[in-house]
Amino acid sequence: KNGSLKLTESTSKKLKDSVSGMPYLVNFAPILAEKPESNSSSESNEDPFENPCDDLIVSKDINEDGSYKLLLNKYPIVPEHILLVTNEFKDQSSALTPNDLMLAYKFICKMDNEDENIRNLVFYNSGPASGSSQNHKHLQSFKIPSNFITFQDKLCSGKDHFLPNIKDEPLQDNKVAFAHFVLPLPEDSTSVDEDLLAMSYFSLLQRTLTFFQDWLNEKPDLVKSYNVLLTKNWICLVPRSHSKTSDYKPEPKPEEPMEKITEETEEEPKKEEEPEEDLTVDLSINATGYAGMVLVKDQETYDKILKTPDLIDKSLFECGFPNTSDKRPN
Ligand code: B4P
Repeated sequence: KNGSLKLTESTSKKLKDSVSGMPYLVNFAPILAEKPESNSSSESNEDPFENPCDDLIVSKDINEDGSYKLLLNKYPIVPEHILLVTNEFKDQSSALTPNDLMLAYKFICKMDNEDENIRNLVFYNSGPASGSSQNHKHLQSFKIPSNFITFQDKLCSGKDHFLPNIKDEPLQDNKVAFAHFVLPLPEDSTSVDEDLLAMSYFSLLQRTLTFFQDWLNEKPDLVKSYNVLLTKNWICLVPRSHSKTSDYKPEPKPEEPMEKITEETEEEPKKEEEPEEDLTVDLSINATGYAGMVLVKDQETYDKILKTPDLIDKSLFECGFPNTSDKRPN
């Protein structure tokens, strides 16, 4: 009522990718197109988490060790979107610690227990191409809509927890275009501790970093960025190349060879070239996009996506890296 929290109205639509079968939940919030883009590298950008408005603070010490506070997101598009923010400034590019992971997992378990039909997602946007806009270390969480099944849920369904080794690579769905690394977590939450979460996260982080190393020759400016997604059932890491589709530059097509002109050749009537369909969309993508939950801010992009939902997979690919499920790591 007093304006401390500004919930942006949005409409949501469920779609499905025709090739991969990946389910999408598209949130359309046209009002956000008018909002200036926040830029984490801007000097004028003050840290909103240093002294947050009292009305937004749910707990000043959620982990009872002084490390984290629990805040309401000031600019959500879904209700009860919360932030776990470090009390002391830490950089958003820093890796998650075992303590961070355990806090996030315990938080999910507690929130999931409130209603057995509701599952919560915790996500972490790390690095400049991950979709993050704030440099102060924070994890975010909201409820996964009750009738929405992510592709990671399907990938992990019926699978036991394991740690990757030479023989067993992290799970990766070969039907989607983008690289991602997933591990199922134990069904029994009492067997999940800091060590198990840390080993799961670091084994996936290792795959993600190896990925950056492999691409460094081709893209020397590449800055390490990735998303972490965590539910009670699985953990997923996604290496990122761009935060938005408009930053992606497709590889130039090889030039057509010049036609030979010979005197004998009769000139063929020129075919009318059909104008190519414009398949570019304007999307900024953070971790939630890689669970199939996409935020769209402009009408043109929304219309294109409704007509061709597969443009989402194309965008996730453009902002990530190619799927590596058919390759062994070197
Ligand atoms: P970041 O990790 O840095 O950035 P982000 O979530 O990608 O949101 P961004 O700020 O780039 O906004 P966008 O237009 O993409 O997280 C920073 C978080 O801190 C944000 O949640 C931000 O709102 C919040 N915040 C900023 N100033 C604050 C303050 N003073 N006090 C408390 N919180 C503050 O997206 C607009 C909104 O939609 C964001 O809330 C975003 O998280 C949310 N969103 C994006 N995709 C979504 C999806 N698929 N479903 C539901 N919500 C989604």
